[in-house]
Amino acid sequence: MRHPRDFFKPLAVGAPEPVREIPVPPSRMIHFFDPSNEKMRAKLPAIAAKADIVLGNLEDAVPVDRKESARAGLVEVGKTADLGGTPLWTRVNSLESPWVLDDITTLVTEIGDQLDVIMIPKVEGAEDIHYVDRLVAQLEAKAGVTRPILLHAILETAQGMANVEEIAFASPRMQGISLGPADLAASRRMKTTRVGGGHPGYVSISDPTDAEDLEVGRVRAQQDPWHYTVARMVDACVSAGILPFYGPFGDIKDTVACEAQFRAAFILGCVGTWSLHPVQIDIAKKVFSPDPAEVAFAKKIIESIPDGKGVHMIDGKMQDDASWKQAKVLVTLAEQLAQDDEELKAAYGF
Ligand code: 1VU
Ligand code: MG
Repeated sequence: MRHPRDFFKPLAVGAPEPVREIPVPPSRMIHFFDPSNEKMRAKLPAIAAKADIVLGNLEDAVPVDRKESARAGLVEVGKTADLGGTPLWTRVNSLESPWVLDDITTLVTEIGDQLDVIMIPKVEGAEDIHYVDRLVAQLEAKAGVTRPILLHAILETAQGMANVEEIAFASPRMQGISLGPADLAASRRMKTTRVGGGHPGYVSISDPTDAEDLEVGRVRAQQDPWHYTVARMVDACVSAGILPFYGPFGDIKDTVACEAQFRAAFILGCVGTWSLHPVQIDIAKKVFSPDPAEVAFAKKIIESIPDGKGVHMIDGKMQDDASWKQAKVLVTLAEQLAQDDEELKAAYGF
């Protein structure tokens, strides 16, 4: 482990200084596209106009025979596409794959100044981040990249989960962590074929109303199998000053369940999610922009308690120093999102 005084030193001579604070632009959805798909590349400027972040995916879902064309397609996007200021990220292949070295080398040296964040799949511990950290610094120095490229880990193995805190703290490049529910389910030997979301078998059940017939009057309610994972990931990220994200929701047609899963993650502290299909961009935007009614009440709390101290009754509810801080979280997020969105500005009454 590096000495704390060296934590913010560049890892290669000539690499840019690491950032002290992780930037927090609107990050409600990281929209995945396949850069080997010419049609998707052509539509990217239109997608970027709607999405907070666009990500060229090189890993899972890209077939082996298109790995090279996906990488080349992403370089083309970085060099030529007008994304109107929407951040461009990538997800490179995993560290044990034969493609990742060329992914990182090509992307940093060819489009390093266009790339905000590199997402690293299947991160298992701090050593994975340390490897990429040094490599990216060497390549940044070689290519003359002027601002540091940040790293984002996907939490998708039981080992990564057990080491989530050390992953979050591994480098000043760490921008955030996403949940990878499909790989994580496989790694944990969870018995599900779903990509995120609930499962009808994961329920709690009310007591029977009839002692003789155990089936009578029993209510079953599905539970969220990702609750523990998301909550732990949020704590790890927040304690390291980085950003937690939910991940993929694979049932593209079930927009209702997608919205529910995104909302559960939003309430627990995630700043955003992935969108795999254009329809999920709108769902994420709706869910990860706070509800105007909740923002209105939060504003009322802040206006009624200007110094944020003491105990107060507002609309029959006790408010104090702590609930004032909760209100601040919502109003600060609403103010930030309203800056670039006239519709939200009007909805929040700013
Ligand atoms: O109307 P058009 O034909 O011009 O366009 C289609 C389609 O090309 C387009 N579209 C997209 N455009 C941009 N970004 C996308 N992610 C995207 N997805 C689709 O929208 C139009 C309508 O499409 P569709 O409803 O007919 O959907 P398709 O059957 O074409 O595509 C569905 C999938 C799921 C295959 C597609 O959305 C996709 O490839 N999404 C990304 C998948 C991905 O990145 N997976 C990896 C991350 S998840 C993970 O690793 C863990 C499981
Ligand atoms: Mg995965």
